[in-house]
Amino acid sequence: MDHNKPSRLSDTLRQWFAPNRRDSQAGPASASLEQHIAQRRSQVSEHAYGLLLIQIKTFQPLADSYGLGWCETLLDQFGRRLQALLGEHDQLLSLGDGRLLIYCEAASPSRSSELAERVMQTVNSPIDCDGLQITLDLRMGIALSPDDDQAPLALLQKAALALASTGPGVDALARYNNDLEQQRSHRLTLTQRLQQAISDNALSLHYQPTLDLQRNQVTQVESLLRWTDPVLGAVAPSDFVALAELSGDILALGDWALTEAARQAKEWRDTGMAVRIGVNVAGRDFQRPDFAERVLNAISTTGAKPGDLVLDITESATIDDLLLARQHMQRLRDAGVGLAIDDFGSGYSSLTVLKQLPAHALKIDKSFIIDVDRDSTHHKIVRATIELGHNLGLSVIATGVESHTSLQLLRQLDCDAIQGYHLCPPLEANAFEAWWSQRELHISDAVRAEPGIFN
Ligand code: G
Ligand code: MN
Repeated sequence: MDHNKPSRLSDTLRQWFAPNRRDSQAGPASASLEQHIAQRRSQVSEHAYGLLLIQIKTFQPLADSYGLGWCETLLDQFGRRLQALLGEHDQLLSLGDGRLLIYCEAASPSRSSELAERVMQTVNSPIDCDGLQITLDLRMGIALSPDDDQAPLALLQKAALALASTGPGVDALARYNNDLEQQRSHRLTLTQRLQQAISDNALSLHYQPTLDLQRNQVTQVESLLRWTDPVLGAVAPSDFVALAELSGDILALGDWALTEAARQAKEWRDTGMAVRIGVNVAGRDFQRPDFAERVLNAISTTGAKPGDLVLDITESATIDDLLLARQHMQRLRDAGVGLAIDDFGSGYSSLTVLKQLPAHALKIDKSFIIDVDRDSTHHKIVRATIELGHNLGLSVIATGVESHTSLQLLRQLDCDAIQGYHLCPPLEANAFEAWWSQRELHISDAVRAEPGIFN
């Protein structure tokens, strides 16, 4: 093939990377991007330029369905459309995996966003690809030099951060801003410190009691991961669990929490405290083939009983592999481990999934419960969910109960159990033991009418 006369645009695109490949840390594509931009810069006097990083959202599924060769043709057609929008000194590159980069010369914010808007509009009409009419969906991140960064590679990384921050619809196009870099670096720091905390064994479990409304008794507590970093202070699980899922640390975290909860349950049982402990299970942990086995191992190595533990499993943790989820749950249920569907209502709340899961309990997400005494829509949803749960043979637990009126309302709605600040916040093991020894007092405080009305 004559490399000076590429027959297709995609060949031109690839030529950016094909010659002069070298093993740089940043990879060949980045290396030649740098070379290319340096070359461009030597030809013009203007300082400003911009990078528009485009992602074809459906690229991977298209490649999976029609093949990579077909996608090359698609890219070729699409590239031609884009090329028609570019000025003399602009350049289009393919970075692979359906990502295209536009080098935009003399890019003021207005010129780059105008070009970006026009790029977005190119997909308003379908692209003919080997006789198929394909409508693409794009997202795009923009970074400008010298404002956002100067060096080409650094600028590309910022365009990528902008791209990652995009959402659906009108948010599919984003310009880089400094917050994105700060968030990126904060995520790195958090992950680093979390790994340190795991190896220092510096995490702990806090415990929040669940009140059985029929018997006015606490027989169960939920354990919640707590991490207080010496520098960052207390970090909320919602802030670190997602990062731990990403890094894979969630597997170590999950093992630790399970074993610690089982150990605590055994210790409490030995001292006459009859409470089962709920453990939150992360999706990535639950999807491991040996999950059920590891739970049963943690139980037997700590000397706990299967009935000492309840696993809180979110619906989203079951959805990827419903068959595996059912197998885990059936095995654990047969062994005597309690199973609850957690955060119900906040995810897909798929009835197809719910009807197939062999759980004992349904926990209604706290977002519906916190204001159930004030929000009539939440009231209706909660009433219907309690009825749904009961009809499916599940006991229903409301989480996030913050007031006596909510507790009373939930009792009227025939809810089986409640959990929330109104009864007790999550407490350290010691503090919970103290609470437990006074539990009758705490419970009667929580369930009685407002002070001053009857006494
Ligand atoms: O997603 P999940 O329901 O497991 O969330 C548990 C978190 O909710 C814990 O971090 C806990 O501190 C918090 N929490 C517990 N009870 C309440 C409550 O009554 N109100 C609110 N807003 N949060 C609560
Ligand atoms: Mn939970």
